Amino acid sequence: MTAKGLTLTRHILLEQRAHPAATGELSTLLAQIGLAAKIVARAVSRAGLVDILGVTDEINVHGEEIKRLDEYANQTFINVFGHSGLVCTLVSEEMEKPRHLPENCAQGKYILFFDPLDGSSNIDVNGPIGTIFSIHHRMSGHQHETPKEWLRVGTDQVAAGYVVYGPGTILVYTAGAGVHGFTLDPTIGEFLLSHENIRIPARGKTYSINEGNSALWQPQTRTFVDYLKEPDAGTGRPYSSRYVGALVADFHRTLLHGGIFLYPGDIKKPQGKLRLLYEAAPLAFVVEQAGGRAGTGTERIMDIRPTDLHQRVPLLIGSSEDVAMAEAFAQSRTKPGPQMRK
Ligand code: AHM
Ligand code: MG
Repeated sequence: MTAKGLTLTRHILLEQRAHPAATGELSTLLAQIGLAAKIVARAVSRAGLVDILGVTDEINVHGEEIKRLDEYANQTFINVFGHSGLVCTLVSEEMEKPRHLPENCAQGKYILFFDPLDGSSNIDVNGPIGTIFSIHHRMSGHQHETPKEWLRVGTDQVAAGYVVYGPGTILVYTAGAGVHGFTLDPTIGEFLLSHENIRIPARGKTYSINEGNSALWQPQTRTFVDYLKEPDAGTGRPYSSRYVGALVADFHRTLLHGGIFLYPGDIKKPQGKLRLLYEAAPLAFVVEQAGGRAGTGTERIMDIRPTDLHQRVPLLIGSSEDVAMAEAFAQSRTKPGPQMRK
């Protein structure tokens, strides 16, 4: 049992003690993610100044054009992990191909998958945004990496998590021993333990989906959402609707309060919108470690072996009972029977 207020680095080191064979590299890697998150958080907090002042410090110092924040966040991760000796390859939503860091490959045991700035359309309206990350071991015997190295099943993840840049900056991670959240104290520049051993409620009171797409939904999605809206005090319905439009923010609320987030396949986008390797799989690892569930409607997210680096998957994620119920609807051909209405 650890205490609130521990720094992220100290917490990671304490977790490492449970693995006597650990070399400390994973701990250093997670701490470096914390560093990248702080750099991105600083830029995010000043994003509004770009319109007012027309410049940022980055321009003044480096004489470069203003970069879009998502490019800036991506470059931050490249800078932080370049010459770190930790990560041989970076796979990012912002980069079509994996980015090799050959200087790290002699000793770097890991591959980092990440979405540097998720929900970036929220920047203009000062809404919450985030970063998502997923860490895999490099596969042994692969001196020269092949696509097999990057197309990894979620159950192989060593650690995963996300950062929310909201009213505060919160970093949440799992290394397979529970889920822990840290809030950035900007006055000392440290992430401090604020949410120890997060457990998602088995059932929630909210659903989160882009209802603007409802005309394109599969009938099963419509039936499920209609069901959640039907008043029934016995099952806590109607559920409330919440949708930020930034996956990390919608997921973070769902993790803390319970409920379900859905980005299903529809007529226009049969595979939905969200990407498997650096959006769905890491959040699935986190939610399962917190006692929740994540699937496509027919398959567990963590079991999907990707065939493409930027592959999309339908995502139903959140409280175990809510997601199980959504899956029962997704798999039903007809209107669900009364057993689902309990
Ligand atoms: P992004 O990674 O390019 O920002 O896109 C992913 C975002 C998610 O954060 C969010 O859940 C989803 O897109 C919202 O999509 P929509 O506007 O279709 O509801
Ligand atoms: Mg994204």
